[in-house]
Amino acid sequence: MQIFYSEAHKQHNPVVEVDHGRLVPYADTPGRIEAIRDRLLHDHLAECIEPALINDLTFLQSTHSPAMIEFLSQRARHMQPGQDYVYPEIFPITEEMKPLANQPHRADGYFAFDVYSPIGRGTWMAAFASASLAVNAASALLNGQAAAYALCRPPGHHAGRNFYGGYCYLNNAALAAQVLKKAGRTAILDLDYHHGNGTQSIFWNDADTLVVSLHADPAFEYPHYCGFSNETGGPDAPGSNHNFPLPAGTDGKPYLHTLATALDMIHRFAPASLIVSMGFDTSAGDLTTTFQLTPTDYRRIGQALAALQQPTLFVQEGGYGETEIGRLAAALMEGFEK
Ligand code: OKP
Ligand code: ZN
Repeated sequence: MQIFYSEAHKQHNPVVEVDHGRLVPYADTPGRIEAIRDRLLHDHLAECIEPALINDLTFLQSTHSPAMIEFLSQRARHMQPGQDYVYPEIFPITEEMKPLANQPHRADGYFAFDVYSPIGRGTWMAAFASASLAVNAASALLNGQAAAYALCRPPGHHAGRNFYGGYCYLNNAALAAQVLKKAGRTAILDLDYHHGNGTQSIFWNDADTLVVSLHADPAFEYPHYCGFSNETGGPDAPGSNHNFPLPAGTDGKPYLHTLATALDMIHRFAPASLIVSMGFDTSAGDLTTTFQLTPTDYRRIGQALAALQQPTLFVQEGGYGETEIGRLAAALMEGFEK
């Protein structure tokens, strides 16, 4: 497997996030990506590609609004001395407030839908590099690679055209999909524990992109406001979105059973390529979540994905157990490659 990696992600390293009013360590740590890379290289499951960063921002406009790109890329220039990360604190949720979000410090709550994606001096470089990896890996597929794995950090599936949150800034999988569209219809399978509200929103009314997601039921889990099973696509794309909300504590058996249904839908859609938004936060060892998947389950997921026989792009999303994430990625790759 070719893995696409950039060390630029290390420049994004917030210290804290809030959890029920308390400060806790920030879950999206640089060690996550380093652990995956180290393990896959050590186990001879990967060849590491460090592509040159795309030297032009315009590709981002396939997926994000110029206003949000401008804000994300410029916000850190307006930070106060001594300030390391800025967090939104006030959200201009009424129409009369929105026009007033015309200065960087007022705009912190304008595009953010939650408080989990702070901006520091290295955040834009990391987010841009992360997006570049997904796009470079997608290009490798267009050029005939059977599969690739973009080691994206920060993740992307909570970022929409004009909003971001949930540790995400730019939607890496969506940007990759815009590249892969050149080869034909694309399917995105989101296996992160959390519903990918950004990805769903971006492709909501796009009949050429099938979005299928297995995730913790938003009735009890983040992002709470979307990811329900009655969300099936916009007026021009009915049936192009499928959500499989699963109960707290879901383990391998029901998960793999639901995955088979999801893969059958993708098979019937007959895409030209498949993007897997991959989160390892469905693991039993991930202390931030409730699902109970084991390394064996990830091996079976890999096998089931390979059986689709599609050009496949893995895009890294969540997964917060730094000590186990490498082993889980290795299990997935082992299953996929044999
Ligand atoms: C990002 B990805 C509230 C915790 C909220 C935010 C979760 C973001 C998940 N106490 N945490 O989908 O893995
Ligand atoms: Zn997640």
